[in-house]
Amino acid sequence: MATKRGKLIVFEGLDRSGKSTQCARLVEYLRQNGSTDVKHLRFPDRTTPIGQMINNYLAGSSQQEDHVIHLLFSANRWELAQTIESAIAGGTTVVVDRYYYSGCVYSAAKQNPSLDLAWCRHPEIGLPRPDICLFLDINAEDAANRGGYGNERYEKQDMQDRVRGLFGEMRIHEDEKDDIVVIDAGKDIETVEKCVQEAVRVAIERVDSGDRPLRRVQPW
Ligand code: Z5A
Ligand code: MG
Repeated sequence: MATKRGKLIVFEGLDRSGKSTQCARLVEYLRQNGSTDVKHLRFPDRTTPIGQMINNYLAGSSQQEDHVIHLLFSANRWELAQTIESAIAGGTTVVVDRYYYSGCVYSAAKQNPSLDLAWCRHPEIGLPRPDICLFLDINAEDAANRGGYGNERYEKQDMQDRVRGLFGEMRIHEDEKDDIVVIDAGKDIETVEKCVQEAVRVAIERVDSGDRPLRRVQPW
């Protein structure tokens, strides 16, 4: 019997929504209970030369023009696109902490008139498309109560409020909504984890039963 392809599973949400916590738990769970290898990625990947430029920008130690930093975030995903595709073709499931949805909404939240959501999404077209995006939903105030936002460039309340609104716009868009499962991230860690596991089980079954190939991000 041919090996089943791996799945592309993405976590998204506001800062402090619990993405990294749930990503790590899902990776562990799939390694112990799944029948495939699991690769764990996060964006931005701060280890590459482009990722280091992004890191310096987020830390405030360098400046970048808005479009330039947007394209660097996107390039940082393209750097790994082939790695993701090869892993999935070889039967490895890839779990990703933030992906192109973050890329679109954080840049659009800057309110630069020539950087709207549609413009921001354009460089992402053609990237491997998630089989499921788990959107960890929490309001900005409750998220901030989890130890504060930190000191990086976008970690400000008004920016986070706009990001939440834009995530909402993306989630209901005709070409995105089928991939996205909204999880109530205000619950305790174990309850959220159970919801994540169930949503992932359904998504895996849907891909396997239809023998669905890995898709690419399409234009709106
Ligand atoms: N960005 C961008 O502009 N463009 C792009 O293309 C991409 C990103 C990919 C860095 O992201 C910034 O880059 C980010 C978006 C922008 N800017 N901002 N602002 P990052 O992913 O590196 O950010 P981070 O440092 O990992 O923080 P985070 O992702 O915001 O946090 P999180 O991963 O969602 O949360 P967590 O670390 O899992 O949990 C936070 C705390 O809450 C921790 O103490 C947990 O123990 C606790 N926690 C978690 N779950 C719960 C529950 N259920 N109950 C109670 N407490 C909880
Ligand atoms: Mg995180």
